[in-house]
Parts: sequence; structure tokens; C-alpha cells
Amino acid sequence: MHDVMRIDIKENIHDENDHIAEHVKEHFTAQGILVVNVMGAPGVGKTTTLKHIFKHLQTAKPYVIEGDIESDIDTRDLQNRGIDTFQINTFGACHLDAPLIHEAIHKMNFDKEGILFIENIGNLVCPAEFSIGEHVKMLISTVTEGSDKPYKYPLAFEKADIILINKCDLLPYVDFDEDFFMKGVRAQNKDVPVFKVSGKTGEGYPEVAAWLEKHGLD
Ligand SMILES: Nc1nc2c(ncn2[C@@H]2O[C@H](COP(=O)(O)OP(=O)(O)O)[C@@H](O)[C@H]2O)c(=O)[nH]1
Ligand SMILES: [Mg+2]
Repeated sequence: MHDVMRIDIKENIHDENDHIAEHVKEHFTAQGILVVNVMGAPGVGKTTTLKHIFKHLQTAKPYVIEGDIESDIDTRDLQNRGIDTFQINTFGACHLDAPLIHEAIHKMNFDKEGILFIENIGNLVCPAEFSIGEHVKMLISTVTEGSDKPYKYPLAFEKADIILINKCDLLPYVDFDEDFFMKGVRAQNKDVPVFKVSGKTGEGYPEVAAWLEKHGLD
């Protein structure tokens, strides 16, 4: 009988990813660029949020990497607004990883200090597992998704450095139990700041932009 050696592939993949992520982060820290990993389910308002935040940045220049399985709809929209945006299509993969970002940044031009927003693939599971060189993980949840999401997707809420509750303009029309939601958030993440925002009315975004501009590169 042959000896069988077990290899934990998942662990090896994460080690390699984390190594490259650390390199990417150091690269951006040296350039004075804060990297924000924007995560959330499809349609929670990730792109809408970016457009609002850009209006309120006082000094930081915004850059964007758009992660999508297919299409460049968001990238064209942002480029038409004058934002330096680079498209990554994963053609099936459910999250971005550090090697993809490493490859992308060598094709981009960062001429000024600022903030690089990386809109991850719309998904509440896989993106939370992979670092991509970010300083900040920004998780967007919505009142329309239901208040049980912190209980069902705990890792995303545990890892978040900032959480936005979006679509607050729809609160009168949905049964969103904010106390239950916040109890679930706090069970995973005691101190994470939570901002209530609306992509429809624009409320809450000045505070989010100010929080990001104050964030250090550590
Ligand atoms: N009512 C309402 N609709 C929103 C809000 N934010 C985004 N949307 C809409 O939700 C849809 C998805 O938004 P988008 O930014 O493309 O989401 P993404 O897939 O997470 O990037 C669009 O039709 C937006 O206009 C909000 O705060 N309130
Ligand atoms: Mg989008």
C-alpha cells in the first residue's frame, strides 16, 4: 500500500494570497493611497455608494477597480464621470484575490495620493475570505435584504472595518428590525462603526467620506 499525504489546499491558497496581499498593501501605503475593499451582495448599492462618496471627498483623489463576473457597465459609468477606473472580469470566480489586484495595479496610473476603492464581486460569502491588499473592508448591507444577515453571514460582518446600512429611504416600506440587526452585528464585531445611508437621498455619505479620509494607512 502507498503512503498517502494529505495536503490542505485551501490553507496553501490562502497563504499565497495573503503574502501577495501584504505586498500590495505595502505598495499602496508607500504611495499614500488608502485601499478600500467594497463588499456586499449583488445590488446593495456598491457602485451607487462610490458615486456618492466621491462627491464628498475633500482632498483624496478617488481611483476604482471594478470587479465583475462579466460586463463593464459600472466601469463605463464611472469613467464617463471622470473617475480613473479599471475593470477586472473574473468570468465565473465569486471573489477578487490579491494576485488579480497585483496584476491590475501595474496597468493603472496612480499620480496622486488618494483612495482606491475596489468594488468586489457581489457576494456575501467568498469576498470576506480573501484579503486583496486593503486597509479597510467596507461592508454594505441594506434594509431590503432583511435584518438577519449578520447571523447568516457572520464572517463578512466580523471582518468589516466599516458597515453601511443602505436603502434607508425604503425603511417605511420594509420590515427591517434595526435592533435585531445591530445585535447580530455587535455579536460579531464589537466596535465596528455603522452608518445609515441612502443612495436615493444621499443621506449619511458625507460622514462616510469623512471617516475614510481620516483613516490611517496602517
Ligand atoms: N431606493 C434605493 N435604491 C437604491 C439605493 N442604492 C442603490 N439603489 C438602487 O439599487 C440598484 C443597484 O445599485 P448598484 O449601485 O448598481 O448596486 P451594486 O450591484 O451593489 O453595485 C440600482 O437600481 C440603484 O439605483 C438606495 O439607497 N435606495
Ligand atoms: Mg456595482
